[in-house]
Amino acid sequence: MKNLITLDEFILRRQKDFPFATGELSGLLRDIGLASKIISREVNKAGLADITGVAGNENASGEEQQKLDVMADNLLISCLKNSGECCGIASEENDTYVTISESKNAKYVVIFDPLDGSSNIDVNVSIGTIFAIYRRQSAAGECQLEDFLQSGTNQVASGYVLYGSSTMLVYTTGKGVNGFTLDPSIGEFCLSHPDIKLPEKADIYSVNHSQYRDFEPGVQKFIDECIDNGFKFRYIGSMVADVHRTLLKGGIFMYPGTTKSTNGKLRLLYECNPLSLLMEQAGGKSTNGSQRILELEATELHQRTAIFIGSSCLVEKVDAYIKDSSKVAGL
Ligand code: P6P
Repeated sequence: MKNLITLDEFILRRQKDFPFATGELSGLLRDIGLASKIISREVNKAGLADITGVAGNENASGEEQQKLDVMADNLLISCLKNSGECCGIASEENDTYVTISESKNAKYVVIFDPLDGSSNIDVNVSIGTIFAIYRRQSAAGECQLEDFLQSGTNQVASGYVLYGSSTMLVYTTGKGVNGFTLDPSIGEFCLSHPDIKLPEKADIYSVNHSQYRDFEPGVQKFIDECIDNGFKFRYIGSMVADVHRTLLKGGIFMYPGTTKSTNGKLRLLYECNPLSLLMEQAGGKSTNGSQRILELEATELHQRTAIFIGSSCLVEKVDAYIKDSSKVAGL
C-alpha cells in the first residue's frame, strides 16, 4: 500500500497547522466523512431499494423532497449530534436552523445541502453533499440565527462530497484544497488529489443555455464570445459535479440571474459560499457578477444569489461585460 493516506490520518497530520486547534474541527470533519460514507452506500444502491422517487413533501425552497434527500439530511444531523462538537445546523431541507441541545455549548455550527442535484437521483447522474463550518458568534448556550447568517469569509472549513463514478470528498480549512477518493473495499477516503490548483487552461463554459434569452446583455456577450472562441460547453445540472469539473479542468460555471429571478436559483449559505471558498483556495474566483460571493451579506438562511465561479480570467471578464452593459443601460 504505497503511502496511502486516509482522511482521518490527513486531518490529524494537518491539525498541527492549527496550533490552537483543540481537535474539535478535526472531529467534525471526520463525522462529516462518516455520514458521507453511509450516504454513498445508500445513493449507490438507490435504484435497487424502494427509496428513490419523491418523499411526498416539499423543502424550504418549495422543491419536491426526494427520499434520499431526507435520508441524507437525517444522517448528517445524527452524525453531527454524535460528534458533540456542533451546537447547531442549518440545511436546505429544514425551514429554520436546528439547535443541538446535547452540545449547546459547542463552538461550531454546520450549514449543509445534504444532497444537491437531487432531481438527478432517479436518472443516476452525479449528486453531492455540500457543507460549510463556522465558529459560533453567539455566547454559549443555544445557538442563534446570527451564528448562521455569517459572511462566507468566516468559514473555518468547507467542502463537498461527490457521489459519482467514484465517491470523492474535497475540502479546505483555508490552507489549500485536498481531494479524497472513497475505497469501498476498506471503507476509507484516501488522499487522491493533493493540493488541487486550477489549471492554466480555461476553455470550458457551463450554464443552463435554455435561459440565454433571459440573461442580461453582458452575460449573453460573454457566452457568445465563449462560442466564438471554440470553448467546450459542459452542463451536468448538478452544481457539485459542474464545480468539481471546473476545479480540476478549469473554465467557468455560471448560474446568472434572469429577468424572472434576478438572484438566480442557487443558495448562498449552503451552495455558493462553501464552493466559492474552495474555488478561491484553488486559485480561482467567485462573484455574483459584481461582488465577491464570500463577502455578500447573509440576511436569510435560504437566500439565493447569482454566481460566476471558476478560472479568474473568465470570472473577471464576465464581470467586466456585466459592468459595461449596465453602464450602457444607464443602471
Ligand atoms: P437547472 C440542482 O437542482 C441545482 O440546485 C444545482 O445542483 C444545479 O446546478 C442547478 O440546480 C441546476 O438548475 O435550472 O439548470 O435545472
